[in-house]
Amino acid sequence: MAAFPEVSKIQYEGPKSRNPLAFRWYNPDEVVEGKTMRDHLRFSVVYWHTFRGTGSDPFGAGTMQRPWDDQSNSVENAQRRVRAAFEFMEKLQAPFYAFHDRDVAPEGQTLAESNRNFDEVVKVLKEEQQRTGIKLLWGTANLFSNPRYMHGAATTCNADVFAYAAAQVKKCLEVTKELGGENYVFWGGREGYQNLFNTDMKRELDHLGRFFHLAVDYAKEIGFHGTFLIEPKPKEPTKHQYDSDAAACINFLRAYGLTERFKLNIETNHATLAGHTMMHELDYAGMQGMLGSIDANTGDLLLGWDTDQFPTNLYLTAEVMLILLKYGGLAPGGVNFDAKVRRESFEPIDLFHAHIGGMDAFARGLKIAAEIRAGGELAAFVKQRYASWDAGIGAEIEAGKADFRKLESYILAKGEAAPNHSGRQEMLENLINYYI
Ligand code: XLS
Ligand code: NI
Ligand code: NI
Repeated sequence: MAAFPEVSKIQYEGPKSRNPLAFRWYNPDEVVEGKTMRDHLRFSVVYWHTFRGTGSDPFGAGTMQRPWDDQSNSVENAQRRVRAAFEFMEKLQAPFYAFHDRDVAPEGQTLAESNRNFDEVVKVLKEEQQRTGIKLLWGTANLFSNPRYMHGAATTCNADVFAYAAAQVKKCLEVTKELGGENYVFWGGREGYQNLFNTDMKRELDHLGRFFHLAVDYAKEIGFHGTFLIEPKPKEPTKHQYDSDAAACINFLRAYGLTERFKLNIETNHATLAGHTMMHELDYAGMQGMLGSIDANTGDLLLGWDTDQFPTNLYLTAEVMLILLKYGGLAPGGVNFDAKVRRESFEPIDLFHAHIGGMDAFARGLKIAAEIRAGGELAAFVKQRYASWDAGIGAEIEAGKADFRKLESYILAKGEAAPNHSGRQEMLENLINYYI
């Protein structure tokens, strides 16, 4: 029985279409800057929000209608859900998906039982991947929902819990490899603290470094070659998450000798919670060669938490795409919609509206960014702004040929620095609006 009988494959109909179940901008085969939109964007659907989200919030119970889901914790229900998920992704033309171990299969009474449940569901995931050609962008282990992880997983004060988390990641790596996953994600979950009076921060971070090295070693042992990704987030659930932003993560990876194997998975709503823009986080990771993948969503201006809304703001998607084009794209990463429909959008069809909107916003952002780059004004302005570094004293400084003495005598002879030029921020903001 079809889960979405009223929907057929979503087609590109062009910007003039008024059909809400069609793409107006996402045209998978359209070529932009020498690559198809499909290959630029590598869209991915998340299993947790889209197929496990109930719509519950701290004030009330779930609202979602999911007729294919009997709400039970059985393996059969989990397998039926997989079929519904793949029907959805196939109709949406999404080439990738992502999951946590515990989203796809029910947790059992013991780890052994959980692993058996996982294997039973993985059989169906594999079958559906083969049937549809949809691929796994990344797998990850849920190391935060079960109460045992109350103090964290790799950074817990309880060594047994560290061991449990390691065992869970071991299994999830094996499954991710078996399903051909192109990446493996670590989002910090409860790796952080609520209070420094009860926390040995140094010891916890050393354990986190150890945990990642164990994962690297095991991946090597089993031949899993996907990229490891850390997903920065500054707070929630803990008040201070160790992986707070791109800079903190990169510093951690350097300090623990992990930069070769790891990159970052940058999420919009996490960037803004950290007090940064998504563009800032992407550019920072990109310039360090650490841009791996993105979790595409958006927060709400008036709500201060990780609301994980679908991105529809063209300014945002154009900024994101400008940076992705600058660094040559995301592959083997992708644009993963770590986003959920609102509690009030409880019908199955709302899942289509949400994803279509996000995909169109990114496709349009891609086209806008490509036009900005083709227009060349922005790049020319930035080049000109730094022209003093291309010759003369600037070039000498950059080449390491000027020390303090030399710079002093240069300025003593000159008397005063050359005059500054306007940054033209407002003019450039107007320029961007011209393209949007
Ligand atoms: C939570 C994170 C989470 C990761 C996967 O805020 O975004 O969903 O993407 O564990
Ligand atoms: Ni998030
Ligand atoms: Ni995320």
